[in-house]
Amino acid sequence: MGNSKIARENLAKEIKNGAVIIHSGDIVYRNNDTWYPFRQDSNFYYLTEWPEPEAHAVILIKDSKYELHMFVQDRNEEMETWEGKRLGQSGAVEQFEAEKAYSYQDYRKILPNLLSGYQNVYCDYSSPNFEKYDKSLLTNAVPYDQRGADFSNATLYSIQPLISELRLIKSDGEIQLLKEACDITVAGHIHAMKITNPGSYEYQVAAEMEKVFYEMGAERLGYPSIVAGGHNACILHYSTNRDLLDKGSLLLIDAAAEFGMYSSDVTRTFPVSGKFTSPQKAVYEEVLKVQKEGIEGVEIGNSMKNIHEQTIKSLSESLVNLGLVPLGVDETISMMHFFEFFMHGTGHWLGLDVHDAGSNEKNGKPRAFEHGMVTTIEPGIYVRPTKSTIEFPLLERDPVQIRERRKLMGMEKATKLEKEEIMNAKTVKHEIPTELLGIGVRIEDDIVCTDKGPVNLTEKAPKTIEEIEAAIA
Ligand SMILES: [Mn+2]
Repeated sequence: MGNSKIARENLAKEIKNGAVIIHSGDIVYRNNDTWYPFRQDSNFYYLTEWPEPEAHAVILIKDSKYELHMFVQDRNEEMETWEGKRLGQSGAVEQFEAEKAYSYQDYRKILPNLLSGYQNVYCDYSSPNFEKYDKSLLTNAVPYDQRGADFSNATLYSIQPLISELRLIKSDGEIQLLKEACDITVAGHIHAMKITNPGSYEYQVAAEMEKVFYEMGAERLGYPSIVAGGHNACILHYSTNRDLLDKGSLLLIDAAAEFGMYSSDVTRTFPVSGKFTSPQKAVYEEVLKVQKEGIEGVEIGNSMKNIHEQTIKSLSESLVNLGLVPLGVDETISMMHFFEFFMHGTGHWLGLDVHDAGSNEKNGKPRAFEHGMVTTIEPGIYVRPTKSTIEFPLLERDPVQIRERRKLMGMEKATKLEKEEIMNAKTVKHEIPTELLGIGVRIEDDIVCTDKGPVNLTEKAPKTIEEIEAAIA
């Protein structure tokens, strides 16, 4: 239980004096007595590694030293016959380093005593259990008496920003788990490339790939697999995976394994029949160039904002080269014409969650990369099959200003105004080269920022045109 121990130690150093209350995830019912597979809440797992539902943890911190108190399900022979073994209070103490463990049922009764004397109490307001338990409990736990001698000086804080900061920097143990998740994921992608044939269904490829994930020890997928043949690649979160794969088309697979609760996140795009056509090659080479630049940007002190801006710049050059936009590189950027073909971010944090905890800004400034941060780099170009002619508005648009205005005016009013501005702007009509219609390419790797430079955890997944065609053959 080394990873959560390090996390608790780091948390104790931050808080110095105070009490932290966090809750496990809940079982979610699908219907009647059938439930969705349980997965522990990521924050709870981060600080405890406890795998069961119906648990609370209270971390008491004095002078930066902590004690872990846990409320867990009781052992129960009958329930365990139906639902599986429970660790019980003894498990919490012996295997999970709890100072003391209590019955889950006794939370309301015991919490007030645990919290007495603590002035700073950290809660997870986002948890449904905050409403269910803590909101009312805290009145008793940190009471004040109108007629008594003293008021409570206790203050409530949100634990979210603190945990989120900690989760941004991965320990060596966490990196090790991510590496395993990435190795498994790479093996699955390579297998998918080998077994894909014209005439296969997307779900067949998904099943073969996921089999590799599970055989190699993955507990579950990091997220629903996107196995998107041909035009489906232009649907960003496509996951129905029911279509037949055509001979001349590309297959975009965005899929990953979760191992030890840590998720990988990899996208590869390859030709179903083994050889890229020249229009496919043209788009692919542009995305690949931009993606490699992005990876090199994962350097200490640089920021995702910089990488994204560089990506937009390079990608806009690509769009001009490919004849997808009507004007030059400068206009493609300033009028946001690139957005027609690249409408998502360049990357996101990766860890316990595929879109992991951690903000992109710190103190109002773009967050600088530090040793131990892990991010994806995933540019793409999507040429929608249905838009053979596009009317591009001739309107300067600054994403920073747009964001500021949305904050000031509120989302609804601001987007309405944006639409009006675009509607009222003059436009330039542009024919999309027919041979590019319906081509969607994304390439995504998982990168650790280290003091020795970026480390690509998924570099073994074939990526250049030569590597991919060789892997399929
Ligand atoms: Mn991703």
